[in-house]
Amino acid sequence: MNATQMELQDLSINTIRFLAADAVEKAKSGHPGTPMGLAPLAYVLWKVFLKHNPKNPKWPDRDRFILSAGHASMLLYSLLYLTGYDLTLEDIKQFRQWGSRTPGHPEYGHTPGVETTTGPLGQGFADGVGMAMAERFLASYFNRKEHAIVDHYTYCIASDGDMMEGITGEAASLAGNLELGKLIYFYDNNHITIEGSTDLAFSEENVKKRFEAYGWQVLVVAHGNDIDAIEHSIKQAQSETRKPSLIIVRTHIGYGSPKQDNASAHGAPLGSEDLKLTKQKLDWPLEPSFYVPPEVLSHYREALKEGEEAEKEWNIRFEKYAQEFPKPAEEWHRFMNRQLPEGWDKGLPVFDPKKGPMATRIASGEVLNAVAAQIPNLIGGSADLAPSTETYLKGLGDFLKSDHKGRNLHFGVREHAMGAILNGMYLHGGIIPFGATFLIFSDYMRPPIRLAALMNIPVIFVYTHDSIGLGEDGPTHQPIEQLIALRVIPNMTVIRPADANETREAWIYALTNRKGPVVLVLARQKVPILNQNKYESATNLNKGAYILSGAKTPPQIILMATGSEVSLALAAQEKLTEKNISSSVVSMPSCELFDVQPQEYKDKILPPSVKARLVIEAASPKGWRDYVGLEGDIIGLNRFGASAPGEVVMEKLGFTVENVVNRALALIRR
Ligand SMILES: Cc1ncc(C[n+]2csc(CCOP(=O)(O)OP(=O)(O)O)c2C)c(N)n1
Ligand SMILES: [Mg+2]
Repeated sequence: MNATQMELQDLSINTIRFLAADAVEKAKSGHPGTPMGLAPLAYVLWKVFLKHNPKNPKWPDRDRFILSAGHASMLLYSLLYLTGYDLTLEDIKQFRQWGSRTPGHPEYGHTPGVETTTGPLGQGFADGVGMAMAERFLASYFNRKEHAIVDHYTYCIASDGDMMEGITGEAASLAGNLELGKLIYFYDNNHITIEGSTDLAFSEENVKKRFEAYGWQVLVVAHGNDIDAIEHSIKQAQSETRKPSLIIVRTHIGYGSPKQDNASAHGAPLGSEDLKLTKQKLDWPLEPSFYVPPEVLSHYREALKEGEEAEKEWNIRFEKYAQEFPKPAEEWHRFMNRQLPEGWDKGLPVFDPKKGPMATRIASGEVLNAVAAQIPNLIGGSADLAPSTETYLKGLGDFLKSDHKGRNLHFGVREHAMGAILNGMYLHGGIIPFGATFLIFSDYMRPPIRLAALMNIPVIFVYTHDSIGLGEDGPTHQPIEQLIALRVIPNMTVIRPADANETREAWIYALTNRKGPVVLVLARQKVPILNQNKYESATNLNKGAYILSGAKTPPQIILMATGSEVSLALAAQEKLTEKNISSSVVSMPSCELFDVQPQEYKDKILPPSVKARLVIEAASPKGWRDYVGLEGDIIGLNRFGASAPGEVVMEKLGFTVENVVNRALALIRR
């Protein structure tokens, strides 16, 4: 490398440093130090290795890049702007402002080139594992000899905070087990977190051993500014095809500034004086701010031509593939557009009440297996509870290190990573992912559920054992507050079907929905299959609530229920009818779906004139006031459950026909 090249390299690296520092300075908030330390690594990765086309951020075979340390967002925005994505210097100047495309933390769907929303530490790390799993699945599915149409890396930069979060351990352990060799991660080892030195709570030297124990190749770069060492390590990581690689890079937060190696460089502007000193020290012009040397811009913008060529070359390869394998090529487009194949729903079961009662989780398993046979990119699994959640796809193989073609994912007992991995799989493209566990353990995966909702991506979460009705396992396993806790997450649809046929409809909704996550809440215990000749059809589920049974004219009382409590409401209705009291039973599998119905429909289901309204749901009553008003009543649970047979717990805690009838009568008399 000659002197001019060296100089250009230094200028290119410092451009990132000062774009970050200037943007944070202007916004008066943000994180300058980390981009400053990481600039050389980012430069090498993006300049030399990253396969991407800034003009088409959705090119399916691009390398994925995740900034798990989302607080360092200015690093990513600088790279996106410099390499020619649809992001301008003006956008950079609007960092962290209302309506700008450069929000505080990277947000998927908001800024072109941002692969996933990061900020909650550990999430990006695990998302990447999901992306790498998706890549391997699709490669096994589509690639043919001499025709590797799926073949890319997943890169991620993780910080000390990422390394401390538990989800990282979960995801890393699974990645090692699955031998995701195309995963190349960087650990930004700068010894600093918000409270100060990492020594306070973390023993650095063990990260290497820890990841080796997970089955990773671990490489160490002693100096974060050592371009050659970084380049060499990435090459070494690429040549290890079996193990994922972690490259530990010793960097210096706030590099070049008076705040270098100090926690004060983490989350606040350098301040005008220190910024000036830093520019002087690194030989950078003080004015103008946001300075990008023209030769630096054209150097980075070579990515445009390179990217276009790379994609063009891939397109030619894909064309050849399509000629030789027209059917899979067609399927490829369908996968990438998240379309369901023709006839995907032809095997859907219709459940006959004559079969006797059936747990909705069992019905779900039947529906899932029927559709999985038709939808080859529907893949998923459970956090070690497949036999209980009924989510095993029979005869469709296991996703294992030796076979990345299997459609059953075994997450191990790792709910938190499961959630993020599902997100990553969806974000990669080409996959319709689902994941299952007990409803109680949705608590263990709330952060990725929330992020799925924030990103508005249609991941399917399946939760069984949905109430005290699960019985003997007792209060540690009996959800109370989980339902409302999920319902309050924006952009998400929670569905708690009443019986087997509603469960089928819930799956239809989940599979055809393209916006936001869907949560299916299913019972462990048996519930009657509702007679479709006697009651209103389960196909009404997509309206969120419907009158299952009862009065055409406004009734004296409305009984509203969800899931396993719907059949209880129906039994109570019979008793009320015997007493000449007219009632309607409203099955309300999804509040979110009901809320968006036209007012006219809502008034038909819940006539405003009927004030006597009773909700029955074996969970926290919170939220139901919205539907019953101050004059209604709610049979719910303001306490934890108990260990006993399910029917006994239900009975002791008030979920009996008698109690429903009594509370209904009390309401009418009021
Ligand atoms: C789950 C989660 N907890 C807490 C935070 C708040 N937070 C942001 S950065 C950070 C730690 C900073 O240390 P490190 O990850 O090493 O980043 P660096 O300061 O080196 O850039 C914390 C605690 C967060 N973003 N996510
Ligand atoms: Mg750090």
